[in-house]
Amino acid sequence: MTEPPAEIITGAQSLVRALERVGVDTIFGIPGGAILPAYDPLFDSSIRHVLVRHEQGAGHAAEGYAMETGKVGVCMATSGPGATNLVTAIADAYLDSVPIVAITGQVASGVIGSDAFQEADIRGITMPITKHSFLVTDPADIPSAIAEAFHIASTGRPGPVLVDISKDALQGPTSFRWPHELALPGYRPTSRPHNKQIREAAKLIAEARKPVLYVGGGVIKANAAAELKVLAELTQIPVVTTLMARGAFPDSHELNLGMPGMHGTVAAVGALQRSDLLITLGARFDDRVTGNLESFAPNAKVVHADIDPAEISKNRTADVPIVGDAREVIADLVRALQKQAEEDALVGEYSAWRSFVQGLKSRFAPSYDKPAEGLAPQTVVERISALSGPDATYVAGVGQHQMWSAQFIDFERPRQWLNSGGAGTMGYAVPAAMGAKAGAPDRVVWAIDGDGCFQMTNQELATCALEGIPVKIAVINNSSLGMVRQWQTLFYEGRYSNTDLSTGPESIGARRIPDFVKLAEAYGCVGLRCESEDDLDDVIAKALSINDVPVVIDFVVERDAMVWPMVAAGTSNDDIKIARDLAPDWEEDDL
Ligand SMILES: Cc1ncc(C[n+]2csc(CCOP(=O)(O)OP(=O)(O)O)c2C)c(N)n1
Repeated sequence: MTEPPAEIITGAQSLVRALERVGVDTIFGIPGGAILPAYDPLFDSSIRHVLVRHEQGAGHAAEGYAMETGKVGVCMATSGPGATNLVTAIADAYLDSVPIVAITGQVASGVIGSDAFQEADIRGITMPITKHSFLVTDPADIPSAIAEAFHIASTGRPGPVLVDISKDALQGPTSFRWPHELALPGYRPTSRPHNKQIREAAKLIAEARKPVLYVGGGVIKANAAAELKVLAELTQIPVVTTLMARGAFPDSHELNLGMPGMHGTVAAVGALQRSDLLITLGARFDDRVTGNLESFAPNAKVVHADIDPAEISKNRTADVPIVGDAREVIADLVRALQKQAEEDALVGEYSAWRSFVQGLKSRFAPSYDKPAEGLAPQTVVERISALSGPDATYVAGVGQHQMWSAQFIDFERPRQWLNSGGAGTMGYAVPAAMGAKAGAPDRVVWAIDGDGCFQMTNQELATCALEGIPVKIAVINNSSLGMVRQWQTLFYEGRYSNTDLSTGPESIGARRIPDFVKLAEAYGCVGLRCESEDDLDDVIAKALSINDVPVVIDFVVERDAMVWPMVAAGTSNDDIKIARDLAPDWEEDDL
């Protein structure tokens, strides 16, 4: 018997078939010359294509989709400027380890390198900010490139993968052949931790007197929140959750000390500084967490577990390095600790330490002063959280509103919080919220954005309105680039060079350009405004009651509010301030 002749299809048809095969249900993108052949078969596919207004929006939407659903997010763009518009989002996904696949059209293979119309070497441009990339010039290679791209993006340490496909490869004839196995000989991420390292870690944990579970975003990526809870409750060790890990451990849990770092809680920062053992899980000793590295947690030994061996001992030398998937590491640690307790009667005793850090937690609970007049931005964030609950997803932009969101939203579940932590990308919130809502249509999705950030990507409101993606946008409008203004207040003698945005009302001398309510309406959204705490709850309730179109609320807030606590950049965590020129009183005698 001879095999029936293979069906001859185009490379573009093969691409769409491959994407269906890996289970893609949503793509965010914009067509153009080089990628156009792919858009023709996409028209007939079951895959939903969301036509964005800017490729950066497609990239962040893919990130939001990925963070919300745990699946790989997909964005698509044409060659040249289409592809380069994706760069910021790809860099963002790289720094925050978000699994996305970016598919770009490339000029025809025969003219690559000739400065052809809309040619950009996007593979070269993104090489340092992708986990891997492909340039496909033969249609026969499309299915395997897609299969490998999705595998690489989603396994090991997740990250962005680029698949750049030349126009002739999309147009040329081929037959669809799905690879039986992936040809990735050099790529074998270690997910099973080494037993000996786990035993070493368990021993250090039992011997420690002041341990801290230093939890990073890797715990969320590894879906390890349930295991973490078991470990924390078994050992009764206090937990800190980094900006990327908010929600990995419930805020309501008494062992949770909150967020460490530049704008972290006194309890979390103080606990790390005084600790004798950091049990580091999927975190990377980012400079925003450590402050001045030399003086970070000076007396602590370090257990460092990460799926990426390159992270271990990168910034801080690990006494016990563990390479592995956070979920497996934590589960193994639990077993090793139980065994150690049963067989050797070795159990850690941390009650004095716990009462010290609990004391810090109650004495320095996150708080703020309300202004004599006007709306406090922190109150807005608190009330949105209180009225929407932990089932909602919260997506932030970058700046003061991001930090207030990280501090004042009640985080109870993993994937409740999406933000741009590593890159700090203004413009992330609206498109990432769009991606999250497209991935989980039944969830309430809030973007909490700054008036500066919002102006970078708010054109995606058109996409949300037309595509039926009813996100809720809270613009925390302080009429300025608030976080930069805060630094100018603190470090540049109040010289506010180029931070006034004039989005506020006339009463503060601003010109309300643009008027966010009118802007929302122009985009087919509902626009609301709130200027006083008296109607704050009503406005939020109104936004929560509208579920068929996107809602934008212009929260006109007081502009001089600052984010506290703060560890000034480059200084030691020991110099944390709870307000201007005010250091906490540690009462170390308690320890
Ligand atoms: C793309 C980009 N450009 C510049 C910055 C530097 N930056 C960080 S925060 C910030 C101000 C953000 O202002 P806004 O969105 O109004 O938020 P606020 O701090 O007022 O809450 C700026 C300009 C950045 N992080 N990202």
